[in-house]
Amino acid sequence: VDTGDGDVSVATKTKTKTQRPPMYKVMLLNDDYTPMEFVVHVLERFFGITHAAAVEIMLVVHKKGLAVVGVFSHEVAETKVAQVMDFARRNQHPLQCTMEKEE
Ligand code: TYC
Repeated sequence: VDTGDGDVSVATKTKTKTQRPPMYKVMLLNDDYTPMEFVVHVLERFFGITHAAAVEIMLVVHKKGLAVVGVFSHEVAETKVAQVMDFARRNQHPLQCTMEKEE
């Protein structure tokens, strides 16, 4: 930094990395009893996923055992899990929905 007094210095600035809040993966788990159409309906209703995409995700869960449905803030992820678990229970399906912190 040249202030005109003949003394030239180097200005240094510490840059702290911006902290982002942790994000959470919301996952659906496969089971042998929940109807495929019910899972597709859940994906459309609670995750705003189109019918075609919902069918694809449901089939991934069915074949692989689980799939990530979306990634959300802790509060939103908790709400989604609670909504899905409540809706499944009220309809007497064993569908499981869980959340996991992103690495
Ligand atoms: N496996 C179930 C069946 O054959 C379908 C299913 C898909 C269940 C996804 C749960 O998260 C799930 N009826």
